Amino acid sequence: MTETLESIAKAMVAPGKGILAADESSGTIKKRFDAINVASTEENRRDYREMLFRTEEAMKNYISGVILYDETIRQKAKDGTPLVDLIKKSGSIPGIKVDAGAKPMAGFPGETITEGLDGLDDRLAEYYKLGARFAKWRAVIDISPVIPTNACIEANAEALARYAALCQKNGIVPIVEPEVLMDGDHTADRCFEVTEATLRALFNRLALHNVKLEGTILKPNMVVSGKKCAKQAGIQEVAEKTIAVFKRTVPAAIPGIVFLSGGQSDEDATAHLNAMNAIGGLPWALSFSYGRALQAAPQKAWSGKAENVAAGQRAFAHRAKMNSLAALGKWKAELEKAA
Ligand code: 5MM
Repeated sequence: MTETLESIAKAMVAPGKGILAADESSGTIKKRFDAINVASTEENRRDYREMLFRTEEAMKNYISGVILYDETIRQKAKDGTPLVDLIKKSGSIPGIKVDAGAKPMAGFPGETITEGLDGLDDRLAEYYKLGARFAKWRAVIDISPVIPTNACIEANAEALARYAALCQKNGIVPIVEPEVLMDGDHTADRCFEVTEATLRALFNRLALHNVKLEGTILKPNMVVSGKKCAKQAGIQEVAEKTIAVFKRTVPAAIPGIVFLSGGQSDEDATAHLNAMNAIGGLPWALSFSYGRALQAAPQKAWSGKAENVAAGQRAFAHRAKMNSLAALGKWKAELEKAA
């Protein structure tokens, strides 16, 4: 079959499959490794990611694609096999993070603009040759009583749209990730309001830049209460509010929505996804593109020790399976306890 943007996007959100976000930049992976007392050396990062990509049960059955960092897409496994080939061999699609990070936005204290557009066309052409068929760009929108400003929302939406257009020109499916953070003490209703404004701006800019929606995947936050909010929205409320905001803002031509976990507990991220899929009757596939909610358990189980690789792989396969069931609306809390 000829590979088209549409066929890649469809494969990324195949029923019961989702994405492993393993694109931690050097600073982020160091933080994760510090938490398990592992030195962030190139070899340890390779060993850890090789452990994940060699988890056959997870990779073959539940993971449609993996988002990689620049170092990882060029790295080889211990036996010399390129890590990208391990991913492809399992039937999963290699992807690449191409943004250069969220930087302080001049004139807008407390807000960030994601950089990385300079030279992006050439970098995408190289990543295509290295095997990437989708990419990811993350914009960060923070909430306080006085932010986000329209300037921050619009500037980030513009950058996402220019990135997406460049991806498609290079035969690469863009994942557009406008993350509204859950760090504050705001209510779920305030998260709803900011998510609505953010998604509306994003889809206006995607249209302006002639981005083909059929070949684009959205990676949003869910509508949740801020972590420090005294009254936390329950599972069903999160599911209903998240679907409601998408119905207002996300065109039906988008083949799939894959969530970030954003600091939710592993089980909350799974339960929320499941509750949304249980609602049913939606025009888009709803699945996962979790970083922390897929990796926290395997990281802990592995803890940098070769003798723990099997335990790390079991932990990864379990979370991948739970989220696969949630993507089908078939997950149950008892399944966690049984494991
Ligand atoms: C895996 O974390 C990704 C990389 O973050 P940095 O560029 O800051 O190192 C992150 O972009 C991730 O792909 C998504 O935000 C989803 O991760 P979570 O942990 O929120 O599910």
